[in-house]
Amino acid sequence: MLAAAVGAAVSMGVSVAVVAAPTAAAQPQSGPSARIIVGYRAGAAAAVSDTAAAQDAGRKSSRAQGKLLRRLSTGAALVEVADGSSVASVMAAYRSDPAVAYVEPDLVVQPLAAPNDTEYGKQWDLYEPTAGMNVPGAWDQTTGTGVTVAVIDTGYVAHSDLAGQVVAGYDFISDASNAKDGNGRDADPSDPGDSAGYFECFLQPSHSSSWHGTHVAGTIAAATNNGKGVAGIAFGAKVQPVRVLGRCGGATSDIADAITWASGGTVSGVPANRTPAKVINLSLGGQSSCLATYQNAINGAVSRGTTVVVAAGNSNADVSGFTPANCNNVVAVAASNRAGNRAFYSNFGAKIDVTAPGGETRRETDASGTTTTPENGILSTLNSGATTPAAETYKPYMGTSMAAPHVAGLVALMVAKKPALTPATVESLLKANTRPLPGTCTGGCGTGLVDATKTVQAVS
Ligand SMILES: [Ca+2]
Ligand SMILES: [Ca+2]
Ligand SMILES: [Ca+2]
Repeated sequence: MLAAAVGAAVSMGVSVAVVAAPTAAAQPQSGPSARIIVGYRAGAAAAVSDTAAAQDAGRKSSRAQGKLLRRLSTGAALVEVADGSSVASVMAAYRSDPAVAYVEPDLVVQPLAAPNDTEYGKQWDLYEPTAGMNVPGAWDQTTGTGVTVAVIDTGYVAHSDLAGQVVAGYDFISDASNAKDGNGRDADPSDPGDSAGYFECFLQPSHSSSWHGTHVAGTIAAATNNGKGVAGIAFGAKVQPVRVLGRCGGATSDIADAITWASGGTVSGVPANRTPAKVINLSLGGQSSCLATYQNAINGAVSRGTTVVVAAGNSNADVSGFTPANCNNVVAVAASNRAGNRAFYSNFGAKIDVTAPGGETRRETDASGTTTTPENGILSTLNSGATTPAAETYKPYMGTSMAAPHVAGLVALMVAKKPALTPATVESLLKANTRPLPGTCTGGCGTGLVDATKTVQAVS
């Protein structure tokens, strides 16, 4: 993990299976004939007499060919509408009959296949009933098509499970030494690695490259149903990598410009963003009150209709001391573990809006930092290079850095369903459609654990 340093914003990732229960997807029955279910009121002849119900079926079908197929266990009549009859008009005829309590189509429901991504079974954070965020039901409604999500982070390292999901971004790191790509700001947000040697960054120990932005991007929009790797929450959306974090973290001045540019605002010396983001993910922060530089940039983004999602921080402390999560006009996200408790590292407090899965790849008591419970982390796209890019891989991380992109992905689903949603409405819908944490949270976890299916349903 990158430690916090005064004056520097640092990433909040802590360096670091099951089969989905099918849910039913209702589809209207089609074919040459159609079936409807008719519930008669008690006392109606057709409620008990099959002959009466059969005669009724014949009368209400335009060609007098409607048939009673059988009675259901509920007593309702299963009726076949004659070939050529309008199902809608037959149903209307039943509905206007005072002897009929209800009439409804005999919908054909099918198991909604879980995505075929080979690692999907390990993504408890998406589907597990205990403390997952109930994502598959939202995919019936939208997958985020048409929305750009800016990931303001370490940039993007090539990964085949993300390659088709990425649009042009930008590298906002001004300091060439911190950037490790040989120059200051440029149009290429590729992540060359953010590793650093001992004491190279203030007084920090050495650390390997994190590929943090690529992990975050995979949670939001990894290619899904492509028979490999992980599934992304808003896999119809595009990720815009905006690079601000280098080997020693990132500067507020660069991050603020990145927020402005990502949301379609103007930054001197930088070409206009051709695909402005409706959602910004900031899995970064530092210990400070909210800086005016952040607040001004955030307010500008929100005024352009962009929702700003921020990780609460990993210090097991009140979020009020961590910026930009403590700024106004953001969605501040705490992290929960697989049991639905506040994760041991997650910040908390009155400024938390909602909680999302951040995972725990080890227990709090493991002072060594060794990964002991990889199955309880958040699995996503990564690279195996310790310094520079090497082979692509998938690894579990934990952190509020991992929780925030769960919410950013959900926001992408919401705004895909209704592009006119304002950031304020997005935030209130997120908060209103959470469920209580199944475990415990001391200190404040906002309104609870986000629920993707319920939240997207509430967008109308
Ligand atoms: Ca550069
Ligand atoms: Ca670059
Ligand atoms: Ca995949």
